[in-house]
Amino acid sequence: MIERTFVMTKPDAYQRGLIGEVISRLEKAGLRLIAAKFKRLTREEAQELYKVHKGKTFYEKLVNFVTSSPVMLMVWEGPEVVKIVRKLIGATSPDGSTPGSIRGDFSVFVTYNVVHASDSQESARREMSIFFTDEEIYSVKRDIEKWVTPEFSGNDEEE
Ligand code: IDP
Ligand code: MG
Repeated sequence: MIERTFVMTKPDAYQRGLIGEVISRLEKAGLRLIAAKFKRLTREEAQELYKVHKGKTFYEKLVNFVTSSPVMLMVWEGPEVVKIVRKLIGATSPDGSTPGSIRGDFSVFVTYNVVHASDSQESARREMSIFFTDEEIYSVKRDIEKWVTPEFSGNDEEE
């Protein structure tokens, strides 16, 4: 099943020069980047993105953090992409994020953990719609995918 997910590099990725590393890992895994936007989030955007956490002890700190420096907002596409990206990113807790995952390799903090990714297809749809219109998403088949993964062929007509 070809799905889409929403991914955001957090301000620590900007500060530490890890934006390219995050993109590179998802790209090399074989996923397709179909939308991207570099910006500093407003408080309203951060509150909307993290509204499921409103009221939790870490909520204010999280909103302050994600609005502190620019972020890269992205939509990625691929088979089972929601689950695969969560696996590539690693667990939320620093003692659970295994080496080899982005968080496991680059973070020891629960708040400053480099990257956000949607946790379900439903959250992915909600989160990408906060930042992207349909016109800003480019799902274009790449030639290599016709040979390697015929099922991963985007919205184009089959030849
Ligand atoms: P996720 O990013 O792995 O989906 P969530 O539970 O959705 O994790 O939490 C969103 C973000 O809130 C985390 O990535 C982390 O930055 C922050 N966060 C989550 N739990 C805690 C906590 O217990 N203390 C401080 N920050 C937290
Ligand atoms: Mg989450």
